[in-house]
Amino acid sequence: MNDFMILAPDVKVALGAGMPVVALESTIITHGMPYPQNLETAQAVEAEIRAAGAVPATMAVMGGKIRIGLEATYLEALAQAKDVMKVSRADLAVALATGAVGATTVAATMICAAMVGIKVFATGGIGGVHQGAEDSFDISADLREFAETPVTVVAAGAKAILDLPKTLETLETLGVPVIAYGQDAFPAFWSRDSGLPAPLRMDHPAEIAAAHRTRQALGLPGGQLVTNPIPEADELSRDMLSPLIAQAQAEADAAGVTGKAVTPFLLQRLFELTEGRTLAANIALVKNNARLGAAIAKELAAP
Ligand code: PSU
Ligand code: MN
Repeated sequence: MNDFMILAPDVKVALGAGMPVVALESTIITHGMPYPQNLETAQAVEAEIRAAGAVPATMAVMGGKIRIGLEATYLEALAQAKDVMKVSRADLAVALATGAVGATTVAATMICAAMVGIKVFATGGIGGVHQGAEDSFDISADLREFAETPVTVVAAGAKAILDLPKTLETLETLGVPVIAYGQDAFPAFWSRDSGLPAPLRMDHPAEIAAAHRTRQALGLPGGQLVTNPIPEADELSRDMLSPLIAQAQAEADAAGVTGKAVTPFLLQRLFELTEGRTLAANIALVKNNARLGAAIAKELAAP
């Protein structure tokens, strides 16, 4: 713990008592979804975690502090804030030192969670290797975070706008366990199956918790990625999406979009090209991940 962290009262109580806590990121709120769906989703995801018997801890940087758990007024302010900084590992100290309003990415959320002893984090999709990375070198800082920071992250795979084979290869190089939950395939965010096999599979939250504990006991640094497929009723077909993803990527290239702006640009274009269907799917999959995250956190909290 350090002077930069402020824990919400319920998170503080839960961590002190060894109760299950699930971390949540905030970039998905500020850069991943439009208002007011972003606020409604953030609230619904927190409610899923509470209903499952765990305490949610949404992270953000505000007023020179890392907030671990956002009380209602902070969550509402963040969801409507303009020009929010997208804070990854590289940005965290600068965001705090300048007093910026910042939303945490997967990487930064893992760092903040680990600082206060939160073991599980649920999100939508992680960042990864972008298409054309052989030229752009655009590889999300999320990937290396898994090699370093001991948090189990539940996601619906990596976002389908990415180069998924290269993303899986990079995770393997970094020594990150990629564990598919309840199926053999690596999911593709809005779709259940990317067409690629996942390297590992587990079917029960208790097994995932045991793997987390074992990694710690062995002294291996880093976390694990648990990929949870979007519920069948909510999935979008890969065949429908793939030409639209190609179109969005071509537009990003033509417009010269680079760096941190790439992921928000592609997600926004997919939202427009599918008339909002990617957003509905995104909301469903995040809630689903919150439920699994809570189940794993409960197993890890059990004596
Ligand atoms: N998934 C979403 N929406 C998002 C993100 C993920 O559905 O906005 C965010 C996450 O915070 C992730 C980040 O860590 O995008 C990755 O950004 P980049 O590719 O610039 O590393
Ligand atoms: Mn990037």
